[in-house]
Amino acid sequence: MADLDFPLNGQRVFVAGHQGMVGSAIVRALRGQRRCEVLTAPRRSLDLRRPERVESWMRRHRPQAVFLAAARVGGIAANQSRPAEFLHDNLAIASSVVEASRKAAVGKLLFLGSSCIYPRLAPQPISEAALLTGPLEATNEWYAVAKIAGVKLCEAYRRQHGCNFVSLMPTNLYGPGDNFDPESGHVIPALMRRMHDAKAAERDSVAVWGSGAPRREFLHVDDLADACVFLMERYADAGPVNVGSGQELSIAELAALIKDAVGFRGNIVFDASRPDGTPRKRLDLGRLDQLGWRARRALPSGLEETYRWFLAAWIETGPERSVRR
Ligand code: GFB
Repeated sequence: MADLDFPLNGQRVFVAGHQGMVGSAIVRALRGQRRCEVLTAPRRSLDLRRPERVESWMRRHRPQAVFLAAARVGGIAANQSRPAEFLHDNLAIASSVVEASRKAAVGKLLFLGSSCIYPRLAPQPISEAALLTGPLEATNEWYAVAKIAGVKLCEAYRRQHGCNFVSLMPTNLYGPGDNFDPESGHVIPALMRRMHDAKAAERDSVAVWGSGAPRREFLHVDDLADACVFLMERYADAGPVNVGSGQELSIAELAALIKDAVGFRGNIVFDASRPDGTPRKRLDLGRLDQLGWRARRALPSGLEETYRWFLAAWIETGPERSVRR
């Protein structure tokens, strides 16, 4: 296991994006595993895209460590329909928070990227060395460019200013706190929501987008949060670190698992009019293995846990709609 570089006990730790799926999981992990002061700032009181606001907030609260988990996120359809928002907002957030952290002499910053930063047809499993070696996947290149900029910001600030800023690239995530909108969500929450609504309405089929052939690797967000704490404390190098579970399957196989978790008895049909996106995205976890971390949760039980969270957190108001409490 890698040596301790920045122990979090006793530190003031800012979780930027604490209300999102990843940020709320990091807050849970810190409060459950560490004795540190967790600092958060609701979006309505701190717009992370505004550099002057972020710098002023950091002068007041003086964080010693920063988890940069704030981002404009969405599934394949949201990325395709709102490219300017995904590119602008994620660039602005990364630039503002990294520069403000430098000015505030933050001791350690961890930037959350995404596996979509890698080329569409990168050799699988995808190594960190594949970054910028080929064309990106068109459906999410806007988000990917902003996340690549974040990785490069951390490297540039380490090189020029000696900032201890690191970045990690998670594979596709799922779990509590996700966005269960059937159009803008990622595949797991979107299908879970549609199968839940179809079960309630006794509909006999649910459409899965694309061919069902693409393959994805999935990691439970609480495993990711555990990896974030581990890497914040023990990783201090320039390049990004891939974080995944090694659990890869086709979208068709995933849909069958979600069907079981929800208890939907109808048929799964494939809607070829919707995009497949990248044919395959599985991460090489060699660097993470060397550092000494592995994921714990299995996908089937993780899906069941996520469905229970969905039922508790979203009030069902009828077959077609459910609203978040
Ligand atoms: O989850 P998803 O949008 O993420 O799509 P990506 C994964 C696969 O699931 C694609 C298929 O092949 C989709 O065609 N899919 C099937 C569905 N049914 C559905 C559905 O109802 N909703 C959705 N969303 N997909 C994301 C990027 O790409 O990867 C994000 O858009 C982020 O920005 C994330 O980088 C890690 O893996 O295609």
